[in-house]
Amino acid sequence: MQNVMEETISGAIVRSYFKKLEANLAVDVAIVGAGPSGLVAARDLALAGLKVAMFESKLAPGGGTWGGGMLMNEVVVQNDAAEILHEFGITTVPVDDTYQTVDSVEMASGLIFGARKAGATIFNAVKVEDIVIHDGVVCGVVINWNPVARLEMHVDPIVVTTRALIDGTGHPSEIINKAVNKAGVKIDSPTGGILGEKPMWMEDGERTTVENTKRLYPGLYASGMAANNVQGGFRMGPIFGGMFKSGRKIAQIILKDLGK
Ligand code: 48H
Repeated sequence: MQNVMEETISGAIVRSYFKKLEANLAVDVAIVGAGPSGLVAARDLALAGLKVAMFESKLAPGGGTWGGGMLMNEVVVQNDAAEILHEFGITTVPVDDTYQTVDSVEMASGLIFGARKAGATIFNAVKVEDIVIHDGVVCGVVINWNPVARLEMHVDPIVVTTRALIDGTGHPSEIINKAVNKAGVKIDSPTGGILGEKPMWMEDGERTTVENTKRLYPGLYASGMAANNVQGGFRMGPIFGGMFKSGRKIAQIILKDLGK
């Protein structure tokens, strides 16, 4: 028997995947976590012509966007942030003069599709387990299959090198944690370390999420909840404007830093 369908399908997947992986072993920007802030940043950076790879430990990218508020699949955005969603083709519905609601499933799927269509490559089920630092500059991510990590298999990872690394891991700030607690670097925060997230205060949390979005160390950036957690900001619940604006802000900072 020659060229049976089973061989064609398996061969196509293997060749296509490894071509994609090989093309992304050295990138301009690596984004850890495909949540809302990372997805907005990914789209902006890819549209600007940079090679962008996102690593998402879960099977489904989208981060905390799918579940709305308490599993009611609607979220709220401010008018100016709704404009960012409209760029992705996502529909919003006015509540009053200030806020709009969004179907969270449309929002999650639209953000993922938009980032991908702009040219960012998303590697799902891949966990970033460490970072690379050479001579005081963060320059890579250490990756492994998330199921390997979950099953605690002793399997060595591989490395993707990058000119800029965004921690978009949300509440735990996993990548900044590695930088501070494993590499022992001092980041650009009041203490040089991670201050930790404060309780709920929607208005303040939305504002500081954007304010706290910045470069924290050479080569290392944070967006969204990760940025806010690092600087001790308040959480804000199911309102997402700050996340989108944070993603856009970090993309602009990186484009400037990379001379684009
Ligand atoms: C690969 C990883 C790793 C890893 C984590 O939490 P996210 O949705 O991220 P943000 O900051 O863009 O958005 C935050 C928002 O969803 C939120 O939580 C809000 C508004 N909360 C308010 C409140 O009061 O609670 O997504 C982060 C993503 C997730 O998909 C993780 O699976 C992924 O990062 N991730 N991926 N390697 N080491 N760690």
